[in-house]
Amino acid sequence: MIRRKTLECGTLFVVLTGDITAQATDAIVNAANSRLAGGGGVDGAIHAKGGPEIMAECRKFGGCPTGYAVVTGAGRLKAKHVIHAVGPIYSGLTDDARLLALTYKKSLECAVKSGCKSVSFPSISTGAYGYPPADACPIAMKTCHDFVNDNPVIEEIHFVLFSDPDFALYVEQLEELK
Ligand code: AR6
Repeated sequence: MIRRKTLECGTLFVVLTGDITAQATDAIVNAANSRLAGGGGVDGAIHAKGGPEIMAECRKFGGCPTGYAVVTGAGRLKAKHVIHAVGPIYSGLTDDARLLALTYKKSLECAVKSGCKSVSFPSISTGAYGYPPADACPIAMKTCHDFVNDNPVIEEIHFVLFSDPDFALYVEQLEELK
């Protein structure tokens, strides 16, 4: 399933179901942990399909704080870069939303610094990290919308969802964006 919408700022938002490792955007974003140690979910899929050189590069960073991101090459993946972003572990406290928004913003800052024009995001923090998808979705899309309004260099953002209910949430939110 796929929906596309060009926003007033000129950036194309694409909402789709699928596997983020198959995306051919300049960068794909990994839902990483603060040790950059690999794991399950998106992280496991990216390292398994991208190959060991991605982990070799991750080790050089020695970790990344929650809310921030680092960039590596993409090994055997179609993308040119992997942006390893560390979303918050859901706590139910108000700081969750700030940290989740920061994670998307820092990821897009990494994309701009790396010369990327297109980026694919998973639904960060909503798997193992327990963030309710319905709360995370508007934060994800609004933060990206605000960013591209200020940084038109990003031409295309893909939101790659792993379930039909997540896809429906993103489509609903997409309809509200101008
Ligand atoms: N493509 C797109 N989305 C996916 C894929 C995929 N290949 N695989 C899972 N998802 P998660 P988090 C969805 O757990 O919550 C790891 O162990 C998944 O269904 O990958 O940020 C890390 O090492 C969910 O909707 O990331 C960390 O320790 C969303 O992606 C921790 O999990 C995010 O789920 C990070 O947890």
